[in-house]
Amino acid sequence: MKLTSRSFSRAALASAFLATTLGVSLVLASSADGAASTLGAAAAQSGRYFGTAVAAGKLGDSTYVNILNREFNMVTAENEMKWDATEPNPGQFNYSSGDRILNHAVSNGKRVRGHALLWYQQEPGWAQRMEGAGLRQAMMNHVTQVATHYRGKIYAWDVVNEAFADGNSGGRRDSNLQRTGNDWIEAAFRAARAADPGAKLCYNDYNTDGINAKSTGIYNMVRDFKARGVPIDCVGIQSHLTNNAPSDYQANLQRFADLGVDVQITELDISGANQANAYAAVTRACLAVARCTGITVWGIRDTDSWRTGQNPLLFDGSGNKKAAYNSVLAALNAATPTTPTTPTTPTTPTTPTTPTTPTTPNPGGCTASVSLNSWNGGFVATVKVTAGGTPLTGWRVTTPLPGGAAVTSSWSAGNSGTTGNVSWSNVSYNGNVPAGQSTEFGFQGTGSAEGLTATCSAS
Ligand code: 9MR
Repeated sequence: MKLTSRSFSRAALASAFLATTLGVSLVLASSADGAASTLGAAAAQSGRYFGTAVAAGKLGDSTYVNILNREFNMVTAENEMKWDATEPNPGQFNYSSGDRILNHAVSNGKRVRGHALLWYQQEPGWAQRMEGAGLRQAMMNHVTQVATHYRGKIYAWDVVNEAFADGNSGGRRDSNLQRTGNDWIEAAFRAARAADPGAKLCYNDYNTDGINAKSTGIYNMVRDFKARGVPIDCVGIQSHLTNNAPSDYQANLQRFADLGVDVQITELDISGANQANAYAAVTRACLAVARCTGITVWGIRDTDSWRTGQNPLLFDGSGNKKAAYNSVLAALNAATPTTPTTPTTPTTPTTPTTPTTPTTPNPGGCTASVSLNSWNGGFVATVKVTAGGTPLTGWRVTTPLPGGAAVTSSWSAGNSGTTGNVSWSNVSYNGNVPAGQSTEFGFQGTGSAEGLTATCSAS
């Protein structure tokens, strides 16, 4: 994207001094209760995280890594989990750089925000040249494959990034993704939920920092998703800012939270002379919203920033703490222990709203039910296997696929066949199911699986 098309022209609109309009207490925590000395520890005092974008290519830079390891407890791959990086050729996946970042984070006790499953930018060339049903199939396959690869390891995924238009329309941005049909966003969220039920699923965008036409368009989408049971857990407010956050920044976070989703500040960087004050104001705004679960800055040192020459980050090029760092740390330490927070554990997946087939008779100690997420030309099926009155030590499920439908990938079960009467058996870790309990597996396919049923037997 171009800097000129982003929020950097917003300074004139955002001249109000934010700290006064936010109405947040400025009382600092007394040193008697032991103020935390790093961003991550200070954020953790109120159950929040403080993260940064990380570039795999910098993990050999000791100044960079020392700051990363010391200060941050959440990590976002700056580019390495994007579509062009993870699927450079159709169906050929490369997780080497993404895994490097994830492994560094996990082995240093940090969590990971996944960024981003679908974005109109940084599509691989082959996807850029696609349209229509073929592209939709490729998109859903990408979401399923990448979320499955990282299943159980990601705190929150930016499932869809930057799908709304700038300006006053409040509508979607044109892209080849959008041209596959307006339901592409909900299809992506459903596929991501099926592939990694433990990850929070977020919509992420920029120029959404205040209440404006674009953020309101997103607000309306989230409200609609919640009403229809489309699985969405969080909204990322990127917050690439100049001088100030808009005066209604906190109110905007709050209105999203009031829809029943978490909000996260996902790509914070602030240029300009008022930088230190603006960083503190953004931090206080998050702390004042119970469902604002954390803040991520988009890079560590000014020299790591995508905003070359604007010095919008918390550390200078030599790795020294800037005034902005001190103001963020003080704001985090000022959060009272009573600040309400939401649990950071993954939310229970919402019940799918797509048709669920009736539970089949229980021929051998288990039942199976199917939840289908279909689009024109493809589907994701999630199959729930439930033990009867006795524990299962293994199970087998058959799913008779309609003519023309074929399995293209699957997770958490082994299959025999890809068309017709496909049968599935448990893998090593999900064969034992206590009486009355359930486990899930899933598969993706081409064609239509409308009306799919599943029959379970103990094995
Ligand atoms: O910081 C990223 C930069 O290294 C890439 O060249 C750029 C490609 O468009 O993407 C940057 O990160 C973007 C993020 O993925 C989405 N929101 C805007 C960020 C800044 O452009």
